[in-house]
Amino acid sequence: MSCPRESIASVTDEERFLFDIQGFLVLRGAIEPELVAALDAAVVANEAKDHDERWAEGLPVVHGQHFTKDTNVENQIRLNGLPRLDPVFDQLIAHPSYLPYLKAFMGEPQLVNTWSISKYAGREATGWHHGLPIEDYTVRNGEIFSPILNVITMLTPNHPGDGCFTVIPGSHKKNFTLHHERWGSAGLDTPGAIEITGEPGDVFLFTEALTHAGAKKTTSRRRTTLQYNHVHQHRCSPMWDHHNARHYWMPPSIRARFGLSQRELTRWMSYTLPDRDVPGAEKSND
Ligand SMILES: O=C(O)CCC(=O)C(=O)O
Repeated sequence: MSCPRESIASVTDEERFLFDIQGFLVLRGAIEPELVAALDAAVVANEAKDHDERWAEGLPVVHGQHFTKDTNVENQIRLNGLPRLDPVFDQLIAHPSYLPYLKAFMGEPQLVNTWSISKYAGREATGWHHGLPIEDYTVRNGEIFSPILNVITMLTPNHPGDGCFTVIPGSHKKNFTLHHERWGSAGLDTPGAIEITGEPGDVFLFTEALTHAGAKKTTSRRRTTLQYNHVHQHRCSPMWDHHNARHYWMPPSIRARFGLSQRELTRWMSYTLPDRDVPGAEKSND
């Protein structure tokens, strides 16, 4: 499949300026229409299926809260771990239209979770949040460094009322906290908020330090986006300490010996478990 932005070998000074000042960029027509259609068909097919939430083939058996097909939120379906659902989703990994931006704004990216979000009529606005502390977004010697960078591919129109992403441009450099009780889910009524509109095939990439949310859906049609999230490889330590990575994880039988602060310091190990001792999940007996 051809790639309309293949010719872009490097990120321009203007794009660098815009990403830094806004905290995001939109790459118009980044993904070829045939691929967008194939991705969208795979989302629709997988949303219609029941999924075996007990992962097979050597992967863990999960009884957690976040399923492959997540319907916890009213009028929304989220699918997690996309390449497990259909190989077509592989084609977006390191897609040439946005890979140069990942490298320019992160250095050495690693893909972490991949997921789709489809919103249906009646989906309410979501609360403002950001996944990276603002101090972690830096620019040194002319190099942007965002250790978490999320790449959103629009598969359907994202027009006003479709439940688009909303952002507060520049908030990745904010110095004051938003008054959450007042503005938490106020969407576009929040001071400074804008929505990211676009067409199928447009890509919206943002630093996770940027305050973002989802707007209220007022149209009746389905709105679907894919999210491919990336972390810097230094935040993904099994990458650089690969020879020791297998020693990192301790089973619950060992962590049972730990005190509270020791358990807290090793909390990520709970998230690797089939039965997790995190709030709302079943407790492991191991
Ligand atoms: O698609 C949306 O409405 C926003 C999703 C979002 O805020 C997120 O995934 O962090």
